[in-house]
Amino acid sequence: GFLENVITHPVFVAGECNTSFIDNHPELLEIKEKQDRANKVLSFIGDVIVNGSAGVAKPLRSADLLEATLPEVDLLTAPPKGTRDILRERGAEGLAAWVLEQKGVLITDTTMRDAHQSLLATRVRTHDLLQIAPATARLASGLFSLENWGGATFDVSMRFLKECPWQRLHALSEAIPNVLFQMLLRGSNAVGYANYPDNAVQRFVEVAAEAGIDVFRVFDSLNWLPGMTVAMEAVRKSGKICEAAICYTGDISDPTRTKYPLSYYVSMAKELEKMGAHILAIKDMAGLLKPYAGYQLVKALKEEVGIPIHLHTHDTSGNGGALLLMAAQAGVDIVDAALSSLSGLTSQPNLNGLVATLKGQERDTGLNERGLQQLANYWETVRDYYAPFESELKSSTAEVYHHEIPGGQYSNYKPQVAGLGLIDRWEECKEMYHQVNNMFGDLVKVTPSSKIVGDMAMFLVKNNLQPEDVYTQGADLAFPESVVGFFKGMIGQPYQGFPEELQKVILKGEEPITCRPGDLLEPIDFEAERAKAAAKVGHPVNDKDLMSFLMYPSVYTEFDKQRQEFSDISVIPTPIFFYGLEPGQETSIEIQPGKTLIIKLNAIGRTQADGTKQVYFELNGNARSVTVRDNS
Ligand code: 3PY
Ligand code: ZN
Repeated sequence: GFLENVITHPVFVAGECNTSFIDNHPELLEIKEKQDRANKVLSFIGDVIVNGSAGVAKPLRSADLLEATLPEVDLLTAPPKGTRDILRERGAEGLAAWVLEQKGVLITDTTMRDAHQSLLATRVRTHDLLQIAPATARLASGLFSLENWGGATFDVSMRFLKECPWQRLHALSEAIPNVLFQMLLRGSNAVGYANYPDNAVQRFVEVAAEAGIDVFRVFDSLNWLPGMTVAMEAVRKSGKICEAAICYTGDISDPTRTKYPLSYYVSMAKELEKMGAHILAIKDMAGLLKPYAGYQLVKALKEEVGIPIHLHTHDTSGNGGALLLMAAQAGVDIVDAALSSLSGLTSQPNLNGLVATLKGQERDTGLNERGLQQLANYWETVRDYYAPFESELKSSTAEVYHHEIPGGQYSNYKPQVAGLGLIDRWEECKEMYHQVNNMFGDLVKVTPSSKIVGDMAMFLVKNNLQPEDVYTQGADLAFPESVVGFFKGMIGQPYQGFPEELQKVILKGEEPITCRPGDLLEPIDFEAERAKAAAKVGHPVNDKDLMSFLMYPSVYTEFDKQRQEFSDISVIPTPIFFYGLEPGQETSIEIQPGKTLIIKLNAIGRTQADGTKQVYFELNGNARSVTVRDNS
């Protein structure tokens, strides 16, 4: 219409017209912005249509994917009060005391973080999380917490999904004001794979606490307490809940596995309590805690420590449900589970099943079974969108007790192995993981120590080496950087030290450190880094983006560039985001509340001499085309 004609008029575009007209009509600029935004979104979709989506070898047809049904909830009424309200009213200590007063088992729903990290390579997008958020606030308000941030989601959201982890947190927090938000924090590694300077970890916790995280599950990948102190203190200072984790490995019920007996975990738990933990987590990242062993461990911890016990496990063996039941019997306060459609296998045990099992019993969770089913139904449909990222594990397997690969790593290790062209040697790669663990002295294996074991295992298989070859040929081998860093002490000290002979071979004469890596790292000069980041992305950088830059400098920079090119693409529905559109297919995208684009693909042109293609759309009824480089 008229306004469109004005702002696309060459005089206007060249900036030569008298702008008092525009000054008096700010809506024109808004329309211009909206048009820019629409063009950027079309460019992104055009690119997916022409070039596909990175990491999706066999794309689905978006037209085949169903729209997920949202449960009917009353959005005009505020959600019921929940644990977040209790934290606001009673503080972290008060909240922990409240937990101990509860008769029923409390539950953390991991659907929004660990479940998809462990089943779908962490690919679940903000769009799908936000769609179900208001219903989650209303139908699952009795949960202890929602684990919805941290771990690998921080990296993956920027690297692969091209969306901002902070924006995800902020939007979810607005939509779910009543239930505690929980994140996984890798101690001095924060949400990365290497130790960061102390002040970076501290600032990260501050910013995350302000942005909406209430419960920080802090762990160290070697169960090394000095690696947890900085993060734990920062959490306590923020006023949020410090949940410190003992990472479980080995098997306390196997008398031949002597390195990590029950007493090891009990004494670590007591230390963490002394260090100020509000809650103690048992972090069974690979699902190695067998049901009877779990009973024994929880019982001992309930007797020996005074803070609530929160059990986290993975259902890789299929024994996860039995473990949670035994833990409930032993008096566990909180357990992690995932909505049924994203539960089981390398994910958490089935939340809906657990609620049903405890119903009417002494430790009844009091949760709304029908409501939780509706949430699970939503995720059942949404899971289909991510089919190319499924780990292909079809049944649970007791083999995990042998290889000990963490659930969150399993869905990554396999594609990494495939990426190295070793997929036909997958069995060997799993077995080598086991052998490398033994060779490294039987480690606690969780990010990043698990990645180091995986890197070494792939390195050996790829180079057709056996563990013993490392001792004889070590001088000529270029070991993976992560492995060298580990033996140097750069992620901390393993329990009972490094195997000395191997350490000498790997370090080739270099001296390892035995102190806290953080003691050697120069503090970050935040303003200097901010200036560096701003120069890279070409605009001012706020505290949150600065954290993204500090943790992942190149990933953040690349993500920000894409955001400038394509705008915020987290608003695009997932089937379109990954698989594009077919000619004649139409979709609608709400780019802002109340602003919806109706997009139809009309046709795709031929590749031109300059290597580009025209993609022809209809945008809200008007013809639009975008030029896309054909990368094929
Ligand atoms: C992570 O650190 O991402 C994990 O999930 C460890 O279990
Ligand atoms: Zn986990």
